[in-house]
Amino acid sequence: MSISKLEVAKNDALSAQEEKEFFKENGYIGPFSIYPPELVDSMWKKVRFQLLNKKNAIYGDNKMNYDRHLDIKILSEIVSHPDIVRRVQNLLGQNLLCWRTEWFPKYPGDEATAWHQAESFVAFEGDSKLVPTEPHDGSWELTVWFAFTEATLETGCLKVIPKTHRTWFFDEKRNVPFDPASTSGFYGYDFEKLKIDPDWKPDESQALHVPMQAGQVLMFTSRCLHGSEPNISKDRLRMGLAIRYVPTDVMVYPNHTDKFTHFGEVFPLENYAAVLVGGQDSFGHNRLTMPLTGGD
Ligand SMILES: O=C(O)CCC(=O)C(=O)O
Ligand SMILES: [Fe+2]
Repeated sequence: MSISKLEVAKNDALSAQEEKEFFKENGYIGPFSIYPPELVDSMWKKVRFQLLNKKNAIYGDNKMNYDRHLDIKILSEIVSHPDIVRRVQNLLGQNLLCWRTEWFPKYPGDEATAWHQAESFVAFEGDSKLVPTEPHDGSWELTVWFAFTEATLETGCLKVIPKTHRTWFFDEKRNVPFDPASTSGFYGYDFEKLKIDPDWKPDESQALHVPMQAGQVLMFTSRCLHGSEPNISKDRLRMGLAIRYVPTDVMVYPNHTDKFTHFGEVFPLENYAAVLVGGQDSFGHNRLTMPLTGGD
């Protein structure tokens, strides 16, 4: 497998305006370095133990570990890191919420994450988790995928197909039952079942594989076709934290007042709040909280 020749807009090579144009055109941008790899190694050593302690986790003993930025200080610092927030504000506007964090581990032998697209995060079950209330010229959600470990071609780094964010190849609003016994697709969910044209195949020749060092981020709209290859290494874990952002006009979980389900797990929402990481909220659609301070 070789890295496509397509240009990757990296680090500080571009002005804010150029970053905006690149993202609008391609549907992704990065990778950008946020922390030095050695620092992230020590952060990860701490976080992986903190993840085991679910005493203050808002979804209790839920195996998915979603939204642990709401109780783990290091994760809260990452989602509100000024170098991330500044870049996301440039793309989505000043008034910004972090509405979710999700883990994407890939252990040696783990399979590929199939190509997929999303925007409202119906995610196979139930209703849209996100509903914008204002018109937007372009993207109104994006993911900052933070590499907690190095992600290489061998360990299953992210891949995207640039410029695919303007066309829907998948119907993300289709409901498909969770099948824990399924060995294809995405941990019991099969993206094949969301294909608009069952015979469509992505143009792999346009795929851009994005190796990253620990502490780097790739930013993309989930509408841009994305996925990752299997981890074919013998002994290296690839660990990503997907940090999801929306502008404040977006209603988060508008139809899930008390809970949502995913991967067969229940996520009670009574302690949920979106984090206001930048600007202000004049809409009042969502329960909000601020980044954690003090302690660790
Ligand atoms: O980490 C991966 O393999 C996939 C990540 C992904 O699909 C996402 O962050 O939305
Ligand atoms: Fe995804």
